Order: sequence, then C-alpha cells, then structure tokens
Amino acid sequence: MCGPVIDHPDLPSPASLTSLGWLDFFEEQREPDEADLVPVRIATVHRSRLTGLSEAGSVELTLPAHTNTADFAVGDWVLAHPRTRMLHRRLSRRTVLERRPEGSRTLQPVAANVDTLFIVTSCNADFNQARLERYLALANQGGANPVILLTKADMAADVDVYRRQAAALQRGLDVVTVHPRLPVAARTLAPWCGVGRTVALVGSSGVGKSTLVNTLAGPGQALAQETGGIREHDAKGRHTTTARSLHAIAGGGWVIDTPGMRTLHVSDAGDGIATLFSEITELAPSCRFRDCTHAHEPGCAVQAAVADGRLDSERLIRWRKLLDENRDNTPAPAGPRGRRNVGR
Ligand SMILES: Nc1nc2c(ncn2[C@@H]2O[C@H](COP(=O)(O)OP(=O)(O)OP(=O)(O)O)[C@@H](O)[C@H]2O)c(=O)[nH]1
Ligand SMILES: [Mg+2]
Ligand SMILES: [Zn+2]
Repeated sequence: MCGPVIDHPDLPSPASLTSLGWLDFFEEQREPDEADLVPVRIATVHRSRLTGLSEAGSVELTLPAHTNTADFAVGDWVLAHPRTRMLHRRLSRRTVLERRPEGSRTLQPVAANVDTLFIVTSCNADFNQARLERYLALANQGGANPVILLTKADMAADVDVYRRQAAALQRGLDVVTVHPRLPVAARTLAPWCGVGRTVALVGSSGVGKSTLVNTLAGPGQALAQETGGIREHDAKGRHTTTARSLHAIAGGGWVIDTPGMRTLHVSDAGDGIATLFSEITELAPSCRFRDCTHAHEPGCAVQAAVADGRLDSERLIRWRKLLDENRDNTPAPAGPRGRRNVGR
C-alpha cells in the first residue's frame, strides 16, 4: 500500500493546512460526503501532471481520464482521495489572475488564490507605464492586491523618477525598490508575506523574479530556481523560467514564480480597468452628458481636468486604448443587449 506522500525534491516538506493558505472560505465548500478527502494545494501544472502540497507533504495527483490540466492554476485548492491520490475536484478560487493567450478564445488562469501580486519591473528600458497598467488591471480584476517592485535600481541614474511614475499609475499603489539578490529583500517584502499568505511575481523576462524567489526561499530551499543572464545592450532578458511554480518563503507564506511575459492582452477586465483609472471614472458623472466619451463633448469634466493639469493627457489616451482593447477582446454576452458595457 502506498501512502499519500511522494517525495519530490523540488517541493517543500509537510506543513499545516493553515500555513499552506487554507481558509474557512475553502473549508465551507466541502460537502458532507467529502469529509474524508484531503485538501491539496497545486504547486506545478504540467500538460499531463499536477503536483501539489498536502498536510502530509508533496503529492503527485492521479488524474481522472479527460482531465484538462489547463483548467488548473498554481495556487489552486483541490480535494483528493488520501490513498489513491485521485483528484476529486477543484474548489472555487478566492482570487484568480487570468490572461487570454494570443489567438486563444478562452482565458487561462495564471495563478490562483494569490493575496498580493508583485508586478516586477527594472529601472531601465523595461519600465513602461502602459505595460504596468495592464498588469494592474489584471490584479484588480482578479482580486489580488498589486504592489510594484522596482529592480536594478543599482543600475539606474535616478530611481525616484521611476518611483514617482509608478506611484502615479493607481491611487494608493505601493511601490517598493528591491535588490532581488540581497537577503534584505525578504525583510523589505515581509509586510506582504507571512504564514498562510501567497504572493505571485509577474513581469518581463530578466527583471529578477526568479532571483527574488530564491532570496525569499532562503538557503533551505530544496531546488533553486534557475536564473538567467541578460543582454545588457538592449536590456532585454532571455526567457529563463518556462513554467509557473509555488515555493515556500523562509519566513512563512508562499511565492509563485512565473515566466516572463512579452505582451499581456487585456480582456474581461472592465472592473479592473475602472479601478486602475479611478480618477477618470470618478469624474465621468460630472460630465454634462451621461454617455460622454470624454473626447470632444462640451461640459466634459475629464477634458476640464486635463486642461487645468489635474489629469495627464497621456494617461487619458492610455485609458482609452486599454478600454478599446478590452472591449474588442471581451466576447459579448448572449442575449438581446449585445456587447457588454465595459464602463465608458
Ligand atoms: N544588477 C542587478 N542585477 C539583477 C537585479 N535583479 C536581478 N538581477 C539579475 O538579472 C538576471 C535575470 O534575473 P532572473 O531572476 O533570472 O529574471 P526573471 O525575471 O526570473 O526572468 P525570466 O525567468 O526569463 O522571466 C540575473 O542575472 C540576476 O542576477 C538587480 O536588482 N540588480
Ligand atoms: Mg525566472
Ligand atoms: Zn466627459
């Protein structure tokens, strides 16, 4: 008879459900006939395999026929049979980060049950306000708290310029400078980490995500994440990480590493965009016309804010562009009302 534990050198050792991030929110989803099943947190998702963590340790799940592993995300909670390790079902997610891959019709979950999304950018040519806004929309939409991490400050002339630009992207947004290779980074990020909490790292290739994972995991980490070099002449990273994975943080909590994304297309993110551009969406009710597009109408409160310098005209342009892209990418709901109103 084999027990529920399979040793995976790349996965951490046993932990309590609470320390794995289990909450009443998940417990309440258990049906009476599911009392004997064990909760497992998904740690890696492969084409035909799912690995996870249970109270007993690392688990390789047995998958029922016709399981589509693409329906699962790192960070998901599932119920499984304790002896056969047979996957029973996935529990509803508290938060989910989803993107639509180029050319795909369906959203793909990037990570689930993430409390804080660390959006990582280096202080060089990678820094791009429009790209950061896309990540912010993704976090807002999925229910994760976004924090901007500025890396490679040691190679930038004036970090404050980047910090100011990042902080202006969303009201109340935290912006933190970290050096991913230095142990002090773990202390800097401690306010968002801790027992039972989950953070995820997203951003372009080469900005230092995996380096930061290794620093947060500390010297006890079983298998370090591979980190890459960078082509310094154009500041573009190579893609070193190729899959998403869950790692234990030395001081408690979990961090999800993701591969660098070249482009992030927004779709189904109307609410996330409205939160991101709240200074614009909050002005709209003051416009003379209820269906004001804030482009050319008289009595437009948004245009008035641009005119007197309260609102950056570039920001208005980026808002419009993101909203248009979101509308084009979001399938219209069935029914007579046609295209979904995405907040304009
Ligand atoms: N000078 C300096 N180098 C850094 C800093 N952060 C990361 N690096 C280096 O940048 C390179 C790329 O780091 P990775 O951690 O592999 O980047 P990544 O974001 O995981 O990249 P992908 O896996 O391709 O998405 C490594 O050589 C790091 O040591 C920093 O703050 N300063
Ligand atoms: Mg990486
Ligand atoms: Zn208007």
